[in-house]
This record gives sequence, structure tokens and C-alpha cells, in this order.
Amino acid sequence: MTDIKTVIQEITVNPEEIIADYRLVYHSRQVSLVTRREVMSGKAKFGIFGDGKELPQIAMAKVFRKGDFRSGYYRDQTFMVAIGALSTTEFFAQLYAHGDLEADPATAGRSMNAHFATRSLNPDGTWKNLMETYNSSPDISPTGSQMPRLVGLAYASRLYREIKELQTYTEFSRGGNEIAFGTIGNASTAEGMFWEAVNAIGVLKSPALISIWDDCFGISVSSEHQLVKQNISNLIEGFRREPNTDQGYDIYTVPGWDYPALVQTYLQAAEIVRRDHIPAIIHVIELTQPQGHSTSGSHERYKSKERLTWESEFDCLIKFRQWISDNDLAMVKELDQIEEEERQFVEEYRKKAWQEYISPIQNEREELTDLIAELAKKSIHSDQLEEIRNNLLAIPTPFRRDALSAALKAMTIIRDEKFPSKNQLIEWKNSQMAMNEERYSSHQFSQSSRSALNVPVIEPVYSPDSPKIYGFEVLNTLFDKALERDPRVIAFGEDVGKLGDVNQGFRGLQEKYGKLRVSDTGIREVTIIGQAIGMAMRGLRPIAEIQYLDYLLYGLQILSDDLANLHWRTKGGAKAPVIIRTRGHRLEGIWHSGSPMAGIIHLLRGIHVLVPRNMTQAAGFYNTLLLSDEPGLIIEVLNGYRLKETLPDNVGEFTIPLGIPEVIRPGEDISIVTYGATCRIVVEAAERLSQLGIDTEVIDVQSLLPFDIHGSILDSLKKTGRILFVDEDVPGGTTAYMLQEVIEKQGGYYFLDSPPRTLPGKSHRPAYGSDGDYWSKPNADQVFEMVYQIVGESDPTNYPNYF
Ligand SMILES: Cc1ncc(C[n+]2csc(CCOP(=O)(O)OP(=O)(O)O)c2C)c(N)n1
Repeated sequence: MTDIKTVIQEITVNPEEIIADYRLVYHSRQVSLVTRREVMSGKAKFGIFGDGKELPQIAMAKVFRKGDFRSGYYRDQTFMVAIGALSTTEFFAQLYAHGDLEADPATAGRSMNAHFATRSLNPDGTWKNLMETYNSSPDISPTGSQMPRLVGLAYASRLYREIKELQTYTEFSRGGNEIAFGTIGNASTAEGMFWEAVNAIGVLKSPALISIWDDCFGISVSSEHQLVKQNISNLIEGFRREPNTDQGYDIYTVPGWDYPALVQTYLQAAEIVRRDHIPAIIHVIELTQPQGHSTSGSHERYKSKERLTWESEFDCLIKFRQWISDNDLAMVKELDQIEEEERQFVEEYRKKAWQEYISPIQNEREELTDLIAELAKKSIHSDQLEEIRNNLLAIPTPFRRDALSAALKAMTIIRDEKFPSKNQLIEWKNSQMAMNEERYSSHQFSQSSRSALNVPVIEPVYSPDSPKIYGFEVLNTLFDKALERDPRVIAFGEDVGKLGDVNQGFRGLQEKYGKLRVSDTGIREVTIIGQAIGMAMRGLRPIAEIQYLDYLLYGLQILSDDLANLHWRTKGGAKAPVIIRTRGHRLEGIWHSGSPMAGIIHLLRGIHVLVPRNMTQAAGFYNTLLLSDEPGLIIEVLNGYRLKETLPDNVGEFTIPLGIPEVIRPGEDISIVTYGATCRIVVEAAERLSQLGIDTEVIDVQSLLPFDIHGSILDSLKKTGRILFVDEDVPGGTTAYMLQEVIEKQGGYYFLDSPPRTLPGKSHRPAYGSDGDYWSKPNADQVFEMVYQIVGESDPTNYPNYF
């Protein structure tokens, strides 16, 4: 093991490097200044920049190696440039919302400025060799939300180091020597997920190096309103590890304007983190924010005169310049010269980025105005067309939407006229629509060959010897096979390890596969999800368990803000094939029998949401997801573990396709569409209805996202003419979603003989006990009654109203 002092001596920073660092700090500052100007002049909508935080980022970049990962936030502009993961033209392209991937490789114009990311995927969706690149997970705006995924990014190194079978995955790790670097603003450390993540990383003994950029403010709110004792260093003291132990963090505090101290601190901290997997926090204090928080307002409104004076003196750029001069590393003239050069470079990059952004838009406008001019020659409404054309040409910096609106207006004007060149306008409009659909809406789901929708269907195989076993045992057998097959499959959650989960799906598997493959976590839903996201970003296949569906709400924000839009917001640059496992719908009590599915499906577009009715269906879905490169949520039916099911002989292989409903009881008179725990209830009601001669078709949709991709429910409706949607969500929740899918999207409206109906749970939470459940959730009596009423409406003779 290398001694820390030797390391520092070995990696001395030479004068040329110092001057290059100065150049970069100045360059970044200039970019920030120009960014503000661009926003103020109306060329860009909003600007946020890294000014005042440049120097510590230079120090951090010195210890950042290929294979490492960053999980940071919008201030890290200098760092991203320093590691070569961001060019200045790319920074400006994102500022202008340039919607092309080549211009803004981080987000293709989908994210506001200073949202950084590197691309982990090849254009075909396969992984790049992440050991050959400097990696940054894709930023999101909610402050503190970079912390949950940091847990998994760091923990992955530990798994790659300690699980022997993973050591061949050399495109993701070399012996777990990679650091996950987190950055966060001082004010955002008041967020709960900061604390949860710091604790989790400490418990997991994972190599994270967390930098806190402390400028004493969170927009206008000073530290006294953010933190007890106003100082995060005081608060994190309890995380500090005792000398010569491996529990806790190494904690450093260093002024953000002190170049040698910063370099030394980062060198020392990173070496220990990398070598020993002891996490570290570097609290970088005395930072400034020279232009205020963003372009949204000036900081003179909330900073005192004294503070502003102090900031102008302790600005890291000024201090760095002074230090260089004081140490005779460069003459004042040389520094002036560098500054002049950098001002010019930045201006050149800005111009280039602007031209590359605006030229195609101007060209498209020109195409359209030429078309309209041609049409005006033939149309009887030439004046109106000319006016549209002139108005469009008069816009100094047009957007694409201006041209499209003009085209639509022109089309309306000439709607009654007939001449062939009209078609060119229609074609132009259609090609714009298609181009912008791709520009803004592609990649919500995998477009690779490993999309979950491409997984081949393998039917379950049954033989006379197939045993009938409890539902939890079906899952137990399945998880055993999955863990055996692939060392990247890692399962974790509350009570998953020693106990094998509260319903024993993982019973005995920790003993068999070890504590790292099947493990317990603390009660920390947000970072269980984050742990999974980070691990999956580094090539692992986490199965993260949230103990009950009701507690998924804790993790819903991070699932929604981070995981669900990850692939979309990077236009296919990153993926995290996470499997979230949970159980719900029905047990007893307010927080153990909820089924808040509408909240989930509406917030989690981008994640597959699967609602199997039994454990065999669940097993098929696990197999499908494990063969795909997409994230999915599987909700098992909580009261189904102790029901017996026949174990397929190929439980480890069979797959169930996504978005394919299953008719679980054929019928002719009415279609009932449902999922999950209500499948059994509806079938029970259907049997009773059949005694009265009402033949009910019961359809289990099985997967809510995607929903019935081939429109097969419509076939059922065409046959029966009547439809009822049943579930346990609130009124207007998932039943309304299913109704919209079938009646509006599939065109079910045209085949209805009776009004479509929904039978959800009550609008309040489910009350406790058997009676509480009966009067809170749909039951077989209610299903029976509602179907009887629907049928009775059109056939009152045979089905008179007796209620
Ligand atoms: C969850 C959330 N709440 C509020 C905001 C609005 N917001 C954006 S930045 C910011 C202040 C963050 O301050 P700090 O963490 O100290 O970082 P700094 O900007 O000072 O570097 C706030 C409140 C947000 N983006 N996300």
C-alpha cells in the first residue's frame, strides 16, 4: 500500500499545470459571464453557472480517473470541462436548447443548461466500456436528488471488488478501484435524502467522495435558516471515523480559494477512498457566487454589503491569481495575456454554438417561406399568405414552433383550394412533426434489441410431476435460478437478507449466495431505490425490494425524477435496468393494503409497471425484465404468498410478455377488465353471475405500463358490448386510466351497448379489519351487483332491479 505522503509528493503539481489550471478557471468564469449576457439579451431562457466554485472543481478533477463516476449538480461546469467531458460549445449548445445530440451530447436540448452527463451507451443501446471513459451520471434539477444514486454508484465498486464472479466484468470495474464523486450545495444538505445517502454510504462502506460546495446561501436563504449551528461540518462530525477503524467517513474542511490546500486535500482524500473504500466528505468552505444564484435575479437583493465585499476579496479566481503572482509562477503580463486569449476563445465558441443552433432553424424557415411564396402565386388568398410569410421572416431569432404555426395557418387559409403544390406544404408540416417527435419524444423506452418488448416469449412448461407449492416458494425457486445464472443479479431490501424477505421469497438464498448478493438494508426507501439506480448504471442487475407497496411512496420522487426519465432525458445516453420488487393491494390496515396505482403509473412513465395476479405470473415477469435492459416495477399480490400454485418446470426460463392481457375467464355478455388481487374477486363474482345466466369475460391486464399493446381488450368489447373496469385504487384513478385506454385510444366507444362503468375502491384509505376492507374496497358482492345492474338496464325483464 502506498503511503499517503509519498503519493502527494509523487503527484506534485508543476508550474505549467498551475498556469493551465488558471487558464481553465478564467475560461470557466468567462463562460459564466457570457452565459448571463446571452440570457439577458434573450438568446437563451435561463442560465445557471459554476462561477465562484471553479477552483475546488479543478482539484477534484485532478483525482478523477477513467472508470470513476460523478453524481453532481448544476455548479460543476469547471469540473466537467477539466475532465474533458464537456466542451464550451456543448455548454452553450445546451444553453440555447439546441435539440441535436451532436451539439448537446448530455441531453440533446431536453434539459436546461448546466445539466451535465456523459454517455454510457453506444448508439445501439449497448454499454460502452466505462473503464475507458470519465463518467458522469445525468444531472437532474431537484436539489439533493443526486445523492440517492450516489449510494449505488459507490456501492458497485465494493461489489466489483468483493464478489469474485464479478471480476471478469472489466468494462465496468477493475477490482472496484473506482470512486463515486458526489457534489452538493451547502443548502441542499438540509434535504432528507442527503442524510439518508450519507448514512447508507457509510453503512455500506462504499468509496464515495462527497464534496459540499459551501457559499453560505441557497438562493437567497442563508445558512442560519438551513442548518442547526449554521454549519454542515459541525453536524456531520458524528460520521467521522475513529483513527484506524473502518467505520464512518474521513472528513475534511478546506477553503475554496486555497489552491494548494485544495489539491492536497483531494489527493489525500481520494487515495484513501480508492484504496481502502473509506468514504470521505470534503466540506469546501468560503466559496462565493459572484453573479448570484442564476439569471433569475441579482444577489445584491439578499446579500449584505459586508458579504459582497468579502466575496469580492475571496473570489477564488482573484485569490488564485494573487497566489500565482506571489509565488512568482507567472508574471502579471502573462496572466493578462491568458485572460485576453480566453475571452477570445469563449467568444469564438459562443458564436460557433449559436450559429450551429440557429442556422438549421433559419434554413427550415427559409424552406417554408419559399413554399409559401410559391403558394401565394397560385392562391386566391395571396395577401394573407404573404402576410404570414412576412410575419415569419420578421422574427429576429425564430423558433421551430414559429415556422410550424405559420405553416398550419397557411394550410387553413388554402384549405378549399386545389393545386398540387399544396401537398408540398403538407409534406413539409408532416416532416417537421416527425422530426420534432424524434427530437423531443424519442427514447422514453429502450430502442435497443434488448427492449423488454423484444424479449422472446417462452411459455411455462408443466408436466404431471410439476409440484403444487406455495406462491412464495414459486418465487423462491425463481430467485434461486436468477442468482445462480448471473452474478450481476444482486437482491437487497429491508429483511431480504437474513430473513429472506418478510414473505420468504429469498428464504435461504443469503446462505447460498452470500451477504453481498442477497442483503439486508436499513429502513431507507429513497436510497434503496438510489442504490439500485447507481448499481444498474454500472452494469449490475439489482432487484431492490420495497417492503410494501404503500412505502413505495417514499421512493416515488426519486423513481419519477431520476429513473423514469433517465433514458429519455439523455436521449438514450444512459440506462439503469433496475427491478423494483414490492407487494401490495391487499392485506390489513391503512398502510398495508393500499393500491395507489394511479399515482404510480402517472408518475413513472418510462418504467414498466407490472401487476401480476399470482406468483407464477410474477416469476415470468422477473424473467422477462432480467433479459431486458429496461427498468420495471413488479407488484406482487400481498395475500397470494400462501396460496398454492403449480410450479412450471422451466421456472427460471419462461417469460411473460409485457402489455399482453390475458382472458382468465371467457364470456359473452360483459367484459370485466382488472388486475392484481381483484382478479380472484372478479372471477368469484363471475361464477355467481353465471348461475343467473350472465356470462362474464374476465380480463387480467397484467401490465399497466405498457397497457394492452395490441388492443386485445377491444376484441372482447366487440363481442360483449359491455365493459366494467375494476380495481382497488381511488375513483378516477387507474380504472379511469384503463377506461381511457380502451374507450378512447382503442376506439371502444363505437362498440358499446351500455355505458362503460368503473368499480374502484373508496376515495379514502382502506379501513382496518375484514369489515373495514369490505366497505373500503371492491368485493365480489359489489362486482356482482354492478354487473347485474348493467345487464339489467338493457334486459329488465330477465334481470329486474331488486336492490
Ligand atoms: C427539491 C428542490 N427544491 C427547490 C429547488 C429550487 N432551488 C434550486 S437551486 C436552490 C438552492 C440550492 O442551494 P445550494 O444547495 O446551496 O446550491 P448552490 O446553488 O448554492 O450551489 C433551490 C432552492 C430545487 N431545484 N429543488
